[in-house]
Amino acid sequence: MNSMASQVDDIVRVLPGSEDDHGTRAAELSDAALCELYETQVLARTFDEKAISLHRQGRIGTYAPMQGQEAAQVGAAMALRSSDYLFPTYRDHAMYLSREIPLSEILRHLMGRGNYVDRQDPEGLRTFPITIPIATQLPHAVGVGMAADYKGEEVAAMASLGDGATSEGDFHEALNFAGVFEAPAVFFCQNNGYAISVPRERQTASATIAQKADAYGIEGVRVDGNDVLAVYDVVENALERARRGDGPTLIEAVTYRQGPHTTTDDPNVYRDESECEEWGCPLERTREYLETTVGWTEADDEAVYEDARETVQQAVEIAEAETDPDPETMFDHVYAGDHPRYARQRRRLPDEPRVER
Ligand SMILES: Cc1ncc(C[n+]2csc(CCOP(=O)(O)OP(=O)(O)O)c2C)c(N)n1
Ligand SMILES: [Mg+2]
Repeated sequence: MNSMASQVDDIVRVLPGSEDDHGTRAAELSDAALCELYETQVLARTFDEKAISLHRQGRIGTYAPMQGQEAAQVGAAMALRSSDYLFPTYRDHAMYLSREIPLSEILRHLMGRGNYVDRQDPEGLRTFPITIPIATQLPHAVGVGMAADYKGEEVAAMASLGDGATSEGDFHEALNFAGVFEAPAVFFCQNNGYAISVPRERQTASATIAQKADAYGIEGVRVDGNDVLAVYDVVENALERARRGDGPTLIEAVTYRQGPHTTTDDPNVYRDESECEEWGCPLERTREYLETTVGWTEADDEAVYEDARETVQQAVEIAEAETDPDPETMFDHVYAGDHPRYARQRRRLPDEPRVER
C-alpha cells in the first residue's frame, strides 16, 4: 500500500508520454478492441452534444454532460464482462454504450418515458439505472456483489461515483463493509475536479481520493482518467481481483468535467474556463495513439463521426416515436410484490397526469 506522500504523484498512465511500465492488460487488446475504445468515445461525445441541444429545445429534461470524461467511462465499462454488475450515476451515459443498452433507452429515460429496467427481466439485470441521490448505489453494489459471491458466481460489482460522493456516509459504509467482508466490489471514482461548484480541494483534506482506501484496508489506485488504456488496465485488474476473491478496490480516475454540472448550471460563476484547456481532450489522445499504432486516418475518423451522428439521430427518432408509459407503471419494481400503501397511492393518482414539456 502506498504512503500518503507517494500517492499524490503515483498515477498510472499508459498512453505515450508516460514512462511507466503499466499497461500489460491493455497491451493484450486487439487492434479492433483498441479502435472500439475510440469509436465508443466518439459516439459518447456525439450523443452528449445532441443531448445538450435536445435540452435547449425542451425535448429532454435536465441533462448532466460528460464531456472530458469519455475515456474514463468507456475504459472502465469496456473492462467489465457482461456477467459483471454495473451501478452508474447520472453522468455515466457513456458507460451504457459498452453494455449493449440502446441509446434510445437512455433518451427515453431523459424524456421521462420510463427506462429499460421497466422492460427487462429482473433476473437478467446487470446494469442498474442511473442513481441521482449521491452514493446510494455504493452499498447496493456491495450487497449485490456479496449475494453473487454467496451463490458461487465469479463476478464483480462495479459502482461508479464522483469525487463529491466521497463525502457521503454511504461511501464510508460501503467501503468499510466491502473491506471487512472482502466483497467482490470495485469503486470507480471519477474525480472530475468538482461537485457542482465545490472544487475537489474543498471536498476533502486528503491529498488523494485513492488513499482513502487505506482506511478500509482495501486496495487504492490512482489513474490518469483521460488515458483510456490506463483506465482499462487498472479497472480490468481490479475486476479480476474481485472475481477471484482477492477483495475490493477503490480507483480514483483523475479527469476533468469540461462542461457545466448540468444543463441548468453556469460554471463561469465559479471557475475560470481557461482551466478546461489545461486538461486536453481524451478523444484526441486516443486518436493520436491509434494513428501511430493501427494507422488510423483522417478518412477513418470522418467515417466514425458520420456513423455516430447517424446512430444518435436514429436513437432520437425511436425515442420520440414512443408514447408515454402508463403512469401506473411508476409502482412497478419499487417492491418485489404489492405493498399495502399502493392502494391509497393509486387512488390519489390523477386520471390523466400531464407533464408539461
Ligand atoms: C444525497 C444527495 N445529496 C445532494 C445531492 C445534490 N447533488 C447532485 S449532484 C451533486 C454533486 C456530486 O458531485 P460528484 O460526486 O463529484 O459527481 P459529479 O456531479 O461531479 O459527476 C450534488 C451535491 C444529491 N443528488 N443527492
Ligand atoms: Mg465531481
